[in-house]
Amino acid sequence: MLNLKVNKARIQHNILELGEIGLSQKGGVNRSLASQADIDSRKWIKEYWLKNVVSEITTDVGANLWGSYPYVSEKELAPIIIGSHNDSVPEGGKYDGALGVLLATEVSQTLSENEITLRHPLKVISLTGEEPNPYQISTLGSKIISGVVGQDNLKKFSHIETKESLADAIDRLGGDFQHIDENVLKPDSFAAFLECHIEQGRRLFEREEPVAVVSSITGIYRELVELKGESNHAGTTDLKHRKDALLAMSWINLELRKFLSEFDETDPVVGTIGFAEVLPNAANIIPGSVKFNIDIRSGNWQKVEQTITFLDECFEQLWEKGIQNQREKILYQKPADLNKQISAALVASTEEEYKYQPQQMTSMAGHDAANLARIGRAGMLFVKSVDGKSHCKEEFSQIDDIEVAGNVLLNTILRLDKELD
Ligand code: HGY
Ligand code: MN
Ligand code: MN
Repeated sequence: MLNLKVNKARIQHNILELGEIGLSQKGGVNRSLASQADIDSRKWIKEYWLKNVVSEITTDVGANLWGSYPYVSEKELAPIIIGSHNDSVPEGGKYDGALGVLLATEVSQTLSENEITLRHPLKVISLTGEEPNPYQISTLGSKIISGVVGQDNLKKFSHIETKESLADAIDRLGGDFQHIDENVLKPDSFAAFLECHIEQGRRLFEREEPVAVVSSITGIYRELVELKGESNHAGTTDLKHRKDALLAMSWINLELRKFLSEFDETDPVVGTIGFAEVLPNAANIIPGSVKFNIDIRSGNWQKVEQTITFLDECFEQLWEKGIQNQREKILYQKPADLNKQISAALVASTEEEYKYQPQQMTSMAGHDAANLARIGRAGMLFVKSVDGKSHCKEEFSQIDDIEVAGNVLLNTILRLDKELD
């Protein structure tokens, strides 16, 4: 392959500069869907792309940003798309999503400054709302363009605090909610979708390897629950007359952990209660209600189904003890296999660039690639996360590992540009 190399100093500079947008006093990044920081980061990306990388920028109906690489010889071919998401979790890190956008940018910039003409159109993309957010739907931009959700489904969503409709938020970001349904990507309308992303786990860190190829993406089940007990006096109510909703949620959490730890180690299953709202949330009142989420994941969907059945039984037992529940399923996303040809190209490029066979692994994090994989060839390259930390300000990847990923991504694009029609 052409002996082109990415510019690690420039990548490092861009990570730090983009990472300043939405940075809090506590040192975490806050770029939630449709927040001012989300808007500011989009502005930064568009300005950088126009100045250094692309000939044209478009915003699609889901407010995803698309940049077109200028040097292409066979315009009629389906494009190669590279990128990730620009939003973040609350108090998140500078790498989750952003690194994929910035490596796609860097690879395109390296090609562009060498005026490399590709056969396929090359598109860099920054996807909307990958993370869970107050509008309560994640991987939003990739769901919209891959047709996983349409107007009918999305018009039900609004911000849990401001009550702004998701439709208005999408339009405010430059999308076009009214025309979502007519702008779904057709199956195989792209030659390849490549997402570079931090692993967010410990496997590469423990093996001291810079990159890995993602073979599949975990299935995710998510539900919102409200447990209803009885608010009552914290002092005068004796134990046998209490219907303590927070105690009930705590019991569910402990029972869930016990149940999950009984599964065998292959195809791990994990479960999390990530947030809880205790009502009335007062020091001397027994909580009468608790609202919380449950997030269950595994590459083996059968294990997720078994866990859902187990949860049904737990809620049944609570009901018999006078704790009622209201449950709303908000995500039922089965595992997604990524494309073997794209994975093979990523492996071959890693071997060519760095003379070693990268691991192939299941991602226990959800990604936009899972949605794109439903309509075309999608592949992912993982970059080592130091200490496996992510979704926190300690999230960090070393620039040498990032440079490896950038060069592998560059090599893979050149390889696929030759291989694919
Ligand atoms: O939750 C996830 O797995 C991803 O980081 N959005
Ligand atoms: Mn994330
Ligand atoms: Mn991510």
